[in-house]
Amino acid sequence: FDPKEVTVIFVLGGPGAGKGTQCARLVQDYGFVHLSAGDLLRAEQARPGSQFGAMIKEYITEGRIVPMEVTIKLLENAMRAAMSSEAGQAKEAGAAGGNKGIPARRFLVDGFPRQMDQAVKFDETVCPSSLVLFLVCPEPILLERLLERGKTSGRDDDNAASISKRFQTFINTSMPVVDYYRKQGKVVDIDSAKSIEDVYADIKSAIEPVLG
Ligand code: UP5
Ligand code: MG
Repeated sequence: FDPKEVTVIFVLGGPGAGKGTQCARLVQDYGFVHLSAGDLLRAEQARPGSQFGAMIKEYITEGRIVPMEVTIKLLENAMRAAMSSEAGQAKEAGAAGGNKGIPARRFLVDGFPRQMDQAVKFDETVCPSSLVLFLVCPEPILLERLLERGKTSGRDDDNAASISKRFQTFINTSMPVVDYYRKQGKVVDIDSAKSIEDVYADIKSAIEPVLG
């Protein structure tokens, strides 16, 4: 994808930090296409006939990172589908007619990349991001949110054992990715222990300069 045609914003943060919640709001207000790597993996897991289903389920329950080939392919397919969708074409036409220079496509990539190999590969082969929103929240609050959600979510990993493994993976494997982008000057830290409204206000201030 040509960075002139697409804007990619990574939304990172620990398990339960509010990535999905905030992305849903950004979709409403800014017309982003929201791609949650976790949601794409869960959909692939549930797809009848998927050769990766059992593998994905095991990785997610163990809080480990699914091999990047699978996740990057799912993201790329979803980006391509969005680019060729009817809504996409309408928007592109809109951008061409008057808003010259404004990228036709805005993607929020939620919960990816979370391992260094994924970050390097995505930047090289798909598209470098314009901005990285990093939602920061203390672990006890995350734990409380996830256990609460686990009562109804049906997610294989919303239980105490999996949550603790997800936290470990986040610290050991995903934090280096945030540090890597921080060195590139792309990271904006967002305090996501605040209320959903307040977090969203901070996110809006962070993204508006990037959207121009
Ligand atoms: N909530 C949200 N914001 C709140 C706020 N400000 N105040 C109070 N409550 C708030 O929110 C979680 C819960 O908290 C909700 O109930 C919400 O109402 C409340 P949510 O928006 O869902 O948080 P989010 O950060 O999206 O949490 P999620 O559990 O989705 O994060 P994870 O990063 O753990 O999950 P993800 O789906 O991204 O990944 C799952 C697994 O997939 C990974 O562990 C891994 O095994 C695998 N994976 C890969 O292998 N590779 C990838 O690239 C990505 C995922
Ligand atoms: Mg999520």
